Parts: sequence; C-alpha cells; structure tokens
Amino acid sequence: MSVERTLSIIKPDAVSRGLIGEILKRFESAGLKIAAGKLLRLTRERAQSFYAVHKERPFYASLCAYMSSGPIFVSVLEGQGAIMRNREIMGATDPAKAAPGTIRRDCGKDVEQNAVHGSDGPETAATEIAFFFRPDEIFRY
Ligand code: IDP
Ligand code: MG
Repeated sequence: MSVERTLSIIKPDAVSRGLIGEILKRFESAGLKIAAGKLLRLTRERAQSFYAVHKERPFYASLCAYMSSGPIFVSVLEGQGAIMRNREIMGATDPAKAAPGTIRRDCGKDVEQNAVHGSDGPETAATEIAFFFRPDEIFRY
C-alpha cells in the first residue's frame, strides 16, 4: 500500500461540542500524520460548491446550511492507505449504523450531523485537498 493523502473535515456539530482534540487524537493514534490543518467557516456558496456532487439529493440544501453554520476544522491526513484508513476510523455515514469505536458512532449526532467528512477515493482526495489548501500549506513527514 502506498502513502496517500486525504482530506478530513471535523464538522460544525463536533467543533461546537469541543471534539477537535478527541478526533485528531484518533487519527494520530491510528498512525495518520496531520500534514496540514486549519479552522475556518464556509460560506453557503462554498459549501454548495464542495458538496456539488450531491446537488440532486433531497438533503443537499440542509447539508449546505449545516456545513456553513459554524467553524469547521479541515486537515490533510497522510499515511499508508490513508484514504480508506480514514474512512474506517470514521465509520458509516449514519452514526446509528456505524461500528462501535468509530468517530461517527462515538461523536456523531445523526445522519447529517455526523462529526466528520473524509474523501472517498484518490481523485476526490486530490480535488478536496486543493479546495482548501495551497501546496505550500501541506507538509511532508
Ligand atoms: P459520507 O460522508 O459517508 O461519504 P455521503 O453519502 O457522501 O456520505 O453524504 C455526504 C454527507 O451528506 C454525509 O456525511 C451527511 O452529512 C449528509 N447525508 C448523507 N445522507 C444523508 C441523509 O440521508 N440525510 C441527511 N443528510 C445526509
Ligand atoms: Mg461522501
């Protein structure tokens, strides 16, 4: 397996409940390195752009309102097989269906306010990282 980079977002529900440290600890404990990170707030338009792939879904408007409702912590995670590793640590989309010990099971509120986002493949990881970070903001280990 090769070293990969993936985009992680700690979503507004988790940031507002003081869970940034708890969630970053889980990434680091799993061997993922934090290669970039920042706290920011998306405008509604930026949230719509980030989630454009979901624009036909019934939850799109609500998702974009929620994702622009408060600060988020965006980071680039780096490591062996980082994309799928991060998805495993996150757990299933719906916290009620996520495996015990996953971030979404332990920290998510519901299927929308599910604590974290993670890229789902190499192409989306590259696009999503570039959405938030310039190359010179990303560090190598
Ligand atoms: P993922 O985040 O596990 O990849 P996606 O299907 O890509 O799941 O959905 C993107 C985000 O949209 C989810 O993380 C969640 O915040 C929201 N979402 C997904 N499905 C639903 C739903 O059925 N109702 C409300 N929000 C949803
Ligand atoms: Mg997805």
